[in-house]
Amino acid sequence: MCVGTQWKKRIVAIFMVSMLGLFGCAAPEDASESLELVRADAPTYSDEYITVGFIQTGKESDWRDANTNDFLSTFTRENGYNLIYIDGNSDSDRQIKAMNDLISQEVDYIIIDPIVETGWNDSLLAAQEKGIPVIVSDRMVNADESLYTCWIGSDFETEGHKAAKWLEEYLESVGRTDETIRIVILEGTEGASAAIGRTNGLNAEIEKHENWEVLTTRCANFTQGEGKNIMEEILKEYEDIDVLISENDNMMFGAMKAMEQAGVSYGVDGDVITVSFDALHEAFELMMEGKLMVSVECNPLIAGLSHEVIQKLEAGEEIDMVNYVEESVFSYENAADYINERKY
Ligand code: GZL
Repeated sequence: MCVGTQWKKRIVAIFMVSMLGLFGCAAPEDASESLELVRADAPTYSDEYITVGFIQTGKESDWRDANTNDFLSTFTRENGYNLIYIDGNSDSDRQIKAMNDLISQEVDYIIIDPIVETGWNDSLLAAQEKGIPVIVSDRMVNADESLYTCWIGSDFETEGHKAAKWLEEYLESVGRTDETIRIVILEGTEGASAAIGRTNGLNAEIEKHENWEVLTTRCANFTQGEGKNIMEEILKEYEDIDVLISENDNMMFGAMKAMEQAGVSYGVDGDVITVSFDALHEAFELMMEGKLMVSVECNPLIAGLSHEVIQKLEAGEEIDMVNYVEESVFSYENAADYINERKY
């Protein structure tokens, strides 16, 4: 458990100032003959603000933009923070370089949203050696828990289970339980915990159904453009697709354009059942039109949980190592009931 670094800096500053008072910068007796006295500045630190470095993945999706905006509106001067925001630009090497730069700046806290889980051990250890708490937000790191303060985010594997269980219930409701069901999966960024977890959850449910056949699983990096391009390729290779599962809404939006261009119908009244993740406002609009049939919520508005963790650390309170976000499942049947309260 880390005591807030602000207290350490205050103790150091008080000690430094008192030492200056004791030994001070007393002028020599013959000050007139001495060289001009050059005073060392007192330690310049401001305990007004907690300096937080936040390393974001990039701008790959609307979900990400909502997540970024939530951090920018939470870690403000009004809330007591000096925020150093770094856009990872979808480049994991850039994220590691940024982490090492923040460590050299000796910020008070670092929050990371890792594009991929691997490659973080050395910089996490360097932060720990400098006494800088690291909060992992949203996606996870593949590193020993002792190297970071806590993780805050979604249970991605449960999200995958939720999506497949919705599909199972839907197929039963339309009398297709025993039919051969041909499934296409658009995966998120390879090595990203959101993609790993969702895929694991989906596959764990899919393998329970011997009549469900996964035609292909392709990576489209959570982006709308790649979702369209990859789906164009898939539509040239496979016919009679019964279900498209996309591991986020933006890839689904792109895939919808590809299906329209190929003359493939989708949605409640179409040939392809559409299953997605994130539950963006635009997804609600498409569910109300019957084009998207279900979107498993993945809540991006989680900056407040990092704020709470930092406040607890500053107060010397215990915090949980794992902090899951509450999430639901929304479909074409209930989207209209919730769309007006959606915040992203
Ligand atoms: C999930 C998050 C994923 C979203 C995508 O928590 O990491 O990354 O599902 C986003 O939309 O790009």
